[in-house]
Amino acid sequence: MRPTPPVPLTRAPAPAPAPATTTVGIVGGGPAGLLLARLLHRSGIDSVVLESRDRAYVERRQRAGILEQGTADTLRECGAGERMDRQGLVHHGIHLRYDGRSHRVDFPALTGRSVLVYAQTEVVKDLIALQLADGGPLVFGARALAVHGADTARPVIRYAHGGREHTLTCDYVVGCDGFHGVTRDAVPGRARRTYERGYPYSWLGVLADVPPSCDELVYAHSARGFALFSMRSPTVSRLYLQVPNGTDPADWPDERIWDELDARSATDGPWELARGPITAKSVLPMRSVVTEPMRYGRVLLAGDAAHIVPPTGAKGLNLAASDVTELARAFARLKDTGATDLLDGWSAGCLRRVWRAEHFSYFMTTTLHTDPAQSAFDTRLQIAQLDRIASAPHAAAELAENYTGLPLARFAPAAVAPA
Ligand code: RFL
Ligand code: PHB
Repeated sequence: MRPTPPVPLTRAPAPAPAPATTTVGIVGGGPAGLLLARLLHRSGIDSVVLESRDRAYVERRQRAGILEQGTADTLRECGAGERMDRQGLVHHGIHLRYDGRSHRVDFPALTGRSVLVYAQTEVVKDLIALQLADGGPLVFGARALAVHGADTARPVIRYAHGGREHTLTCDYVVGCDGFHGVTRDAVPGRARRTYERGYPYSWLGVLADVPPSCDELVYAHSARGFALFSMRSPTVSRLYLQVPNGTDPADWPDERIWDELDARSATDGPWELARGPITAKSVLPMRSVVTEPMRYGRVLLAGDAAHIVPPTGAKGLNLAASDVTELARAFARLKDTGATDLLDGWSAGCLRRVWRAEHFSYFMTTTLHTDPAQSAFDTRLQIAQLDRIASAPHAAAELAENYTGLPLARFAPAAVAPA
């Protein structure tokens, strides 16, 4: 009989939930972090994703709904397109409603492109399932505390998991930890600059178990404030109302929400707003923020960790996807050829695209919302701008191009270099 092993006097430390080293350490398992991990895996580059929340929370977080064609293509390329192509709704236009009128912006006619309505919750579920089945480690409940050594050859992520601290030593760290993440702090204050703008209103967002009242999205300008009629599926509506900053959703019982949506979408044409049970309500503030540069040494910031847009232009998730698509290409080139040129140009290339999206989101937001301080003159200017889009195809094309997504190639250095 074997002797019984001695009982240890002190409890052995819990094993680390992930390897202690990796090539690319990814902080944050939102869409940016998950998509980056998939793209790196496809190129044979190992990574570890550390996500502070649990899987159920990440999969349920209600956010974006519109995917540009380029974002959908990237998801397909990395194997996450099957359910998206079955369940996503292809949209060929949006409606602008203002001054009692409605105008449809026809995307394919103006740009040759369309968008896909497929919720961020579903994108995240698809990417998590793939990563767990066939990828590198994705650790839930792992909260990054700090990133050290950005300007060294081996940056380290210090993180908490299971009540203990661990470290992950990396060749590169990518902060995909959103607006409230910690990776940005790895860049010394003197090496970064933040540009920001607030807005004097928020959105009250609701989910309702009722078929959408229109088969495309309706963006409504109204003296009472902006309203957006979106959807999650043929049976679930996603609706937004402009509300004052600091609004408590509890002050908005369901009937008040439906009445206000009705009042803000009034039109001379045919329109009936279908009402149904509201299943979720939340308030989200609006802001525009850009941190420059997006790289410092071996730490890179992608998605909401580097920039935030107000949601009116539906750009946030798409920008995050473009950031990591280009970053994965740069890492693949480094691995295959040893060349760092793409990595070295990554931040500047991203920022050109980011500022275009910042401008578009600002334009959509300020054209469609009613600032509590705005004058009757300001309102007439908004209507004149909307009329211009409704009557001049090149004005509509400018909106449609930005909404459906400008091709990444448009932001290659050669495309913007002075002649
Ligand atoms: P996320 O989604 O915020 O993910 C960051 C992840 O990092 C984790 N994290 C940490 N993990 C480890 N350690 C730490 N210390 C951590 N700190 C944070 C978080 O738990 C989280 O899982 O950022 P990411 O990946 O950059 O993705 C960005 C998008 O989520 C965001 O831009 C969009 O949702 C914005 N957005 C929209 N974008 C679009 O392209 N189209 C849309 O139609 C659209 N609609 C929206 C939106 C955002 C909205 N809200 C709620 C702000 C509609 C809404 C209502
Ligand atoms: C959404 O469906 O959540 C959505 C759609 C379009 C936007 C913003 C949010 O501009």
